[in-house]
Amino acid sequence: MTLRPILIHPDPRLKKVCEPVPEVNDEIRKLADDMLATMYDAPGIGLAGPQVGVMKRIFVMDCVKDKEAAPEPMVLINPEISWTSEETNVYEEGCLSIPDQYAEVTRPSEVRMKWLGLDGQSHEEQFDALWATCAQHEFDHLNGKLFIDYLGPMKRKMITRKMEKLKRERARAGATKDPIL
Ligand code: K2U
Ligand code: ZN
Repeated sequence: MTLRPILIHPDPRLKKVCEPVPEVNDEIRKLADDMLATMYDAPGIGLAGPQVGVMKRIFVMDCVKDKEAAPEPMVLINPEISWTSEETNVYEEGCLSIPDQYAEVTRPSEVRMKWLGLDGQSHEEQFDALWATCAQHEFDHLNGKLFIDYLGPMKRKMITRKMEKLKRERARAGATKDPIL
């Protein structure tokens, strides 16, 4: 497996609608493996294809909170939302593409999704609690939507400016780290 760099907002690739995955092949299996490794390394509980620059409709998640419990990695390919609850809940969300920024987002508290698994089979499952929040957060990524898009324009602009500053600082650090000899 290979750890892949995670794109940081603002990046046009994080705003694009991703293409369906035509078939589950070795390339997709390798991508899923790398995405799970990158997610656990971050650390995070979800990661979508566009966050590692792959504009395909695939995301991974593992929302098991108990460090002692066995991980429950999930790979969802071409996911569709087939039902959402009327009830909503509020969760303070973050994003690996918007580091160290958190804000409350209201979403349906339960969601049912259908997807193609790595086994090539169709799956359908109903998620609740953190799994539901994470699945909807990742599904949004596949449609070029970020959790900051649910915020007011002032807060969104403030976070975007912080990320632009972070990217400038990382670029400067990268330049000085390996100066052209
Ligand atoms: O897509 C991502 O950037 C990974 C997200 C997934 C997520 C966001 C909000 C709420 C639930 C899941 C996170 O950055 S993973 C980090 C994290 C860990 C525990 C709880 C919330 C966020
Ligand atoms: Zn995210």
